[in-house]
Formats: sequence, structure tokens, C-alpha cells
Amino acid sequence: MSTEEKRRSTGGKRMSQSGIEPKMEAIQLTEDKPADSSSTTVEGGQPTEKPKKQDKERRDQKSAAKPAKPAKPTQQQSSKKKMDEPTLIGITCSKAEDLSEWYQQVILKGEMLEFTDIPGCYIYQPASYRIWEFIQAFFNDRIRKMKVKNCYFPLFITEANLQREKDHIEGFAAEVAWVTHGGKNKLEKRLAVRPTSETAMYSFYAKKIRSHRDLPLKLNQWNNVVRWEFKHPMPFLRSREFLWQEGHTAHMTEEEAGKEVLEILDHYAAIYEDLLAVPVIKGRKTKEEQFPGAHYTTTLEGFIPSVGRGIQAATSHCLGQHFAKMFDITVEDPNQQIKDGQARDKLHVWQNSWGFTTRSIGVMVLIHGDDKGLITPPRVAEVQVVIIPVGVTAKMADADKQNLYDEVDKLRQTLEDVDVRVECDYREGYNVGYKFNDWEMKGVPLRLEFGPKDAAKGIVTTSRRDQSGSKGEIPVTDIATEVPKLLETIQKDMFQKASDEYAAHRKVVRGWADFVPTLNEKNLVLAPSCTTEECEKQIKKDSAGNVEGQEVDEKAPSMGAKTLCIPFEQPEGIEEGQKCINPKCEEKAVKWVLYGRSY
Ligand code: 87F
Repeated sequence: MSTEEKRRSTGGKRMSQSGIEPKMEAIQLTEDKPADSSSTTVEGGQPTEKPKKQDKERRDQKSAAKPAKPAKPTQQQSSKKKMDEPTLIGITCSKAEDLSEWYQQVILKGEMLEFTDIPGCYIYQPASYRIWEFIQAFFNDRIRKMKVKNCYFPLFITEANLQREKDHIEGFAAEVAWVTHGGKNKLEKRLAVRPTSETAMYSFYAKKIRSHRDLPLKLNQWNNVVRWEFKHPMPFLRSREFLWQEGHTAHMTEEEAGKEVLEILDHYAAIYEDLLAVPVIKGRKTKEEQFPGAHYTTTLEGFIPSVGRGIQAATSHCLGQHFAKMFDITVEDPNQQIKDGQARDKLHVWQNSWGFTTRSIGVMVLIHGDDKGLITPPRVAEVQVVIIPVGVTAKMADADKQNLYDEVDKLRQTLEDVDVRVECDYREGYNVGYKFNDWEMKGVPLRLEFGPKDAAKGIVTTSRRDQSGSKGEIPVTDIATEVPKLLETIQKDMFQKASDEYAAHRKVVRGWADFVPTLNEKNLVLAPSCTTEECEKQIKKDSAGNVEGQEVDEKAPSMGAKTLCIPFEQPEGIEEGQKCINPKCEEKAVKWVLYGRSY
């Protein structure tokens, strides 16, 4: 145990009720495996030997249906700890060395999330739910200005309705969860738990839209959806139940629909960049990667530097008239010249759908967190500033202590008056070092220390969470202006740091020889492409390792590179005669495409 660990583990009592942190589920951030097939993974509190996928799945389904037994606390084998050994209080591993273990500790100890006895279903603790509320408030404000209205549709969808748009459901059928019983009685017709609400909403749209005057119809839902994923679940990033908003709109023209698709994508980018301080690239998905039910899909692509992988951050689709034809959503052509008694032609409406999920919170954690724990950008931090009274000794007279606390409280009041979210840590029995570590682990962006020496000088000492070790001073008289300014500086610097890192790992590659080596150095690649599906598949295959005649580092991740998007902002023009990056392709390149291994 390092000195730092020892200090943290003995610095005071843990704040959570239990002294032992049960590890319910191993997280894996580096390699895709089926959700239920790992021999070293213990999920749902059930110690297992390597289970057969279906057996495990069936057992999970069964145990979900049974009255819940209290889950046995279990541990991840890799942590090599005894069950009754108390977990060290701070983060005990480094982000660079073991990202999966680091992520698990950071979200658990930062009290963002808890595991449950259902693999892939998580408890969003207040710390993460609050971030979701900030996102909701921001986005609601934006979409209300676009005249989008919030509403709610049922959680269950009949099978007939779900199957109505066959192309759309085909690729997703395996992930649909079904309700088959009501109490002891088998339902006559099973009900799907919504994986998305296109089919749930569009019969209503057909009823609601009677004339062109009913257009545009713009509805949004904040809800939960269930997708029974078989890939390894990862808190926030890939879960079986998650929270999102799904917007569904209907328009008279393709042009109007197209404009909205981009406007929404801009709002999504603003959530990432302006709230979460996470840089994203805007672009269009290729045919191979787009939502099969869509006319076209626009996307935001993020980047996780520690693993060099891309991550889809949000999508905004133009659905075209596809669903309108299936669900018969039509209006009479208002512009048609008609003769007496002639019926007007029916026009199918143009539709969009767009979604933003709680995955964003996981991306934020992975990008900003460090070896001390979470780092929350000030704009989404429930506690933006923690004030810690320092220099309080056992020998200190009660009256002096009270004076100090009164001054701290005045600081709090001054900051609250200018809408800064503040917490004062007056806890007795915890030393200052413990308190510092505790708030750092929880990601509070700014710490103010105030003790008798500071009081004498008329200053508060500042410590920025994003710049470990660097301290500053602010005159007490200036805190109402300087603290909000400093919080904004932290927000800006966090974004800049992440942005520079993303930019440094987006490499322009012109020849295939550099493609895989560049990926292996934890980069995304921008390469000229003909953008055809065949090339995309070929590149995915050939970048997955074991390519004939090509040296691939044995230790390099074997996953192939996907086309993440065709970025709207192209690095440069495509030169005359530039060929597609795929050496097996004879076509000319038409666009620079962003490739990468991805979540
Ligand atoms: C899983 C099971 C069933 C994704 C699924 O992206 C259906 C689906 O339709 C499914 N997984 N999708 C695509 C969702 C498309 C779209 N829906 C509204 C979005 C954004 C919000």
C-alpha cells in the first residue's frame, strides 16, 4: 500500500454506511465480450463458473422474475481482496494502468452509481441524476424555443405495433425485452418493453395529423428504454435500461425536416461541449452505420483518450417518408390546383427522430476523471465550491472556532447570493486531509480553504480540482465576482484540455500502410474514402489484426475500425486522383472519413 493510500484509508471513517464495498459486477472497458460469458466476471451477486450464455441469460431472466433475494456481496476476482476486507477509501488504481478498475472505483466511490442484482441495470445516485437534470433543463429550454412539446407514451408496445415496420425492427429483435405474465396469468399477447418509441408513437401521429395545418408536429419524451444487450454491460455506456430523451417530429417538407435534424445536432453538441466540457465531432453516418429505419443519420462522435476509442455520443435522424408510409401518416396536398369535386392528393409527411442518453455521463467521467477520482465540470456540478475550514486545532478556544465558522458561513452566503452552489464541510472527527481527498474524489471543481491565517490576511485560498496541486488566493471582498469567474475558467480549461487531446489523436492518414499502426497508437484516423459499404466492411476486417502480409502488434487491440462518421468539417479538400484508403479498392475517394475502434 502506498503512503497516499495508507493516509487515505486511515484519514477518517468512510461516509457510506458499509465499511465494505461489495463489487457486484466487473466492468470491462477495453474489449468487447458477450455480457454473460466471462469466467472472471461475477455478475448480479452470483458467483459463477463460466456459464453457457443462454443458461446465464435464462437464470438472469428467472431471477428477475422471482421475488428478489438480497444479493450476496461478491468481489471481482482481479481485485484479489478478501470479502471482509474494508475497501480503501480513495481511488486505489491508476487510470492509465487499469481503466476498467479505475472507472468502477470512480463511479462507485464518487457515489454516481450503484450496481443491482440485475446485470446491466444500475442505480443512478443523486450525484449522477443531478447531472441528468442539468442536461434536461438545458435541452428543454432549447427545444421549447423550437416549439417542441414534452409528452409521455406507454412503456409497453404491442407486438403487432412493434412489427409494423419490419425493416426497422429486424436487426434489433434480439434485444427486445418482453412482458409475458400479469401476476400468475399468462398474457394473451405478450408486450414489448419499449426499446425506442417510433412504433409506439406513429399510430398516434396518423390519428393526430389530419391536415397540413397540423404540421409540424413536434413531440419529445424523457423516459427509460430497455435493450437486452448481450455485449458486456458497462455502467452509463452500455446498459440494459437507460434514460434518454427521444424526439419525434413530422414535417411538410424534406427541407424543413433536414433543418431540424441539424439544429438538434447542434443542441446535442452544446450539451457535450458547453455543459460536459466534452469535445465532439459532427458528421453523417455512412449507409452501413446509420439507423436502418432512417433516410439519413447525423451523429456526434466523441473520443476516449485512455483507450484511443471513439464513442457515439448522440444521433439525430431524418427518417424520410418511410415510417409515414408504414403508418399512413398523410395530409392532403395544400398546393395542388384542383377542379371542383376533385380529391386532393395525399402526401406523406417527412419525419425525424433524435435521442440523447445517460451514456453522456459516462463519457464525461472517462474523459475528465483522474487518479484522485471524478472531475465534474462546474456547469453540471451539484456542488461547485466546497469551503473547508482549516487550521482548527484541538487547542483552539470554542469562541475562536465559532468565529471562524461564522466567517465561513458568511462566505457561503455571499456565494449563494450570486448563485454559486456551495457546501461547507464542518464535519467533526475528520482531518483536513481526509476532507480534501473526499471532495476531490467526488469531483467538486473548486475548493476554498479558510483558516485563521487566511482570515487575518482577508483572503481565501483556492484549489482547482482540474489542476492538482496549484493553489491561489482571492481577497474575501472579491469572492462574489472572482469565484464565478474562476468556475467559468475551470469549465473553459477543462474543455480546452479535452479538445486538444482529441485533436492530437485525430490523425490524417493517406496510405493504408499507416492506417493500422496509427490506430494502434490510440488514435482515430481521418482517411480518404469512396464511402461504399464494401470498402467499409473490408477496412473493418483488415484493421482487426491478422491481416495477410501485414505486421500487427500482438498486444494491440484486435477490434476492427468502424467508420465513425463522415465529418461535416473536412480536414481539407480531396485532391484530384486521390484513391480510397482501402488498397483493394480502385475507386476514387470522395470524402475524408473518420475511422476508429469504438465502443
Ligand atoms: C433495439 C431494439 C428495438 C435501436 C433498438 O436513435 C429497436 C431498436 O429502433 C431501434 N435499438 N433502435 C434505433 C433507435 C432509433 C432512434 N429512436 C429515437 C434513435 C433516437 C431516438
